[in-house]
Amino acid sequence: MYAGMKLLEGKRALVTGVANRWSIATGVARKLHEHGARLALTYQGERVRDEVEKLAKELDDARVVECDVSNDASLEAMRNELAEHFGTIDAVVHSIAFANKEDLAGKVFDTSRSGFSLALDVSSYSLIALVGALREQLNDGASVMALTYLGATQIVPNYNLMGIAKAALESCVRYLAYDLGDRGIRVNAISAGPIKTASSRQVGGFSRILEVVPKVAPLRRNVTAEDVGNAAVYLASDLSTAITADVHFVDAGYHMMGLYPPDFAT
Ligand code: NAD
Ligand code: IMJ
Repeated sequence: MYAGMKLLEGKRALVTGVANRWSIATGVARKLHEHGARLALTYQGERVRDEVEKLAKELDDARVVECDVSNDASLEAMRNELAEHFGTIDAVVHSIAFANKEDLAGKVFDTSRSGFSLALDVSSYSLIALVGALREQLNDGASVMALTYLGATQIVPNYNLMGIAKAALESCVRYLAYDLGDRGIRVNAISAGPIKTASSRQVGGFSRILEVVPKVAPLRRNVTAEDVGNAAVYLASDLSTAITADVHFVDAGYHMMGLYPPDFAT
């Protein structure tokens, strides 16, 4: 049980992108729950259903709803189920990305039209689709947040098409923030440092990346899904009511380094 001050008592939060216990969305859900939020979790397909149901039990029986963000009917079904069984929403966490594996290596100029469409549909447009589907259920003053990565604005070898998709996602954040601002609804991105999850562990050289960050970042450590969750609590809470259209880095300061430390190679 959480001993400190609970920041989300009486709030309802929807967390997308829970696939397993290592998902960033799982760390976020745990922190939102610790702070008193009532949760609904969405998952992509039958493959992960049992795992997500299990996690939901540990979160005071969070409502579990299937939602494939590439499917309008699935988004609408989710909206209807939440309207009936969950109620209005104070916080939405978008923690979803997908690109074909071949588009996360090699040359960006080899990216196919269909691969580009798929990655931007699932990883970028999905924020618009999610907010569009839920707009009537969002309370005034609600907080929407999306997970992004440094590769949106900087060149990160092999991030390739996902970097392009994250650039679009961050732009979606800004325009949605403008559109929803008149209701006091805030839209932000959390740019997380590298974390070992299903979506990152298969990436070539990922263990090497996890070794580099503690040698370079001001805080000299990697970040965890719990670190991301703590930032999500703040963004979901009334402590951040004047924060919108922002990209908030939870990366131990890595993104601000202009030169690697002189002793880096050793
Ligand atoms: P993860 O694999 O646990 O989460 C990705 C989620 O996307 C999964 O739950 C998957 O089911 C979901 N998803 C994919 N296609 C979907 C669809 N069509 N409909 C609904 N859901 C779909 O990996 P993660 O690392 O926790 O990734 C979560 C988010 O964090 C992603 O946006 C990722 O880009 C971002 N991120 C990850 C890192 C990292 O190093 N792991 C760093 C910064 C940002
Ligand atoms: C992903 C690819 C290349 C470099 C990468 C990453 N770095 C990091 C990631 C340095 C941190 C993880 N990340 C931030 C992502 O957003 C990953 C998204 C992703 C991962 C996969 C792997 C399996 C697959 N498709 C994917 N689509 C998106 O088939």
